[in-house]
Amino acid sequence: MTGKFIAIEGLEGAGKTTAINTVARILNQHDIGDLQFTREPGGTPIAEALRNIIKNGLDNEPLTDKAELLMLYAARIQLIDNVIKPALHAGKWVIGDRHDLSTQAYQGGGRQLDKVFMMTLKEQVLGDFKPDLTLYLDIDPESGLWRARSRGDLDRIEQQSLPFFKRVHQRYLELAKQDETIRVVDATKSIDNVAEQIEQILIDWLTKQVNI
Ligand code: T5A
Repeated sequence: MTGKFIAIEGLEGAGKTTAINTVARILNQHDIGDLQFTREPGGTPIAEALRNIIKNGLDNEPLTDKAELLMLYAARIQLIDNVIKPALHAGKWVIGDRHDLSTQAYQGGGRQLDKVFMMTLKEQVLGDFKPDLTLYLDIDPESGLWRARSRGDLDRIEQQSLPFFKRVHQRYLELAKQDETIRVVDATKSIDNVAEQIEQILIDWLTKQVNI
């Protein structure tokens, strides 16, 4: 039996780290303990090097929006081919901190890159590979950024303007409506309430996937 791929998505400060721990706890409670954790961009040596450039830039050279997009896909395919697919084939379950939905929201919605270019690139690089389930933690950009800022220094993307994050948020919501593998969690609630929502969604989904 191959494993399943669950991606956690949302704006900065949405609570993805906490959600990942909740998902792992629930899977463990259902005897699914062989887990592979990933983060994007990142998760392999080459992908982590690209993450560093994407988040921090290099030598003050302007990073163009298209180059950013291409680096994200380079990092993603390194991770999929070298980590995610081998883990799934070995029967592991993969919990991903972000995946392609982030690119659709940030580079498609936020950066407003051309839709046809983005769709072509996605199809060429990913084919039909996608998460079995995506938990999208929905938070308004103001609240999410407030949480993220209270943690310290902001990276290159976190320094974008509020209208950028509003477009990202809008695109996340649009895409969540179009895809039944994406489940929306109200991430503005308390940590305990968010964990309860995730538990309900996950148990409902698990009962449809495997006999638990
Ligand atoms: N990016 C990424 C793209 O532009 N395109 C892409 O394709 C991809 C893959 C990645 C950056 O790259 C961009 C998006 C990002 O800008 P990252 O560090 O991986 O960077 O992602 P971030 O979103 O920046 O990670 P954060 O750590 O900011 O977000 P989290 O993980 O959602 O937030 P978390 O869990 O650390 O929580 C933040 C704070 O809020 C508190 C936590 O305790 C913590 O202090 N908190 C809550 N407080 C109150 N109530 C709750 N319910 C709370 N939940 C958490």
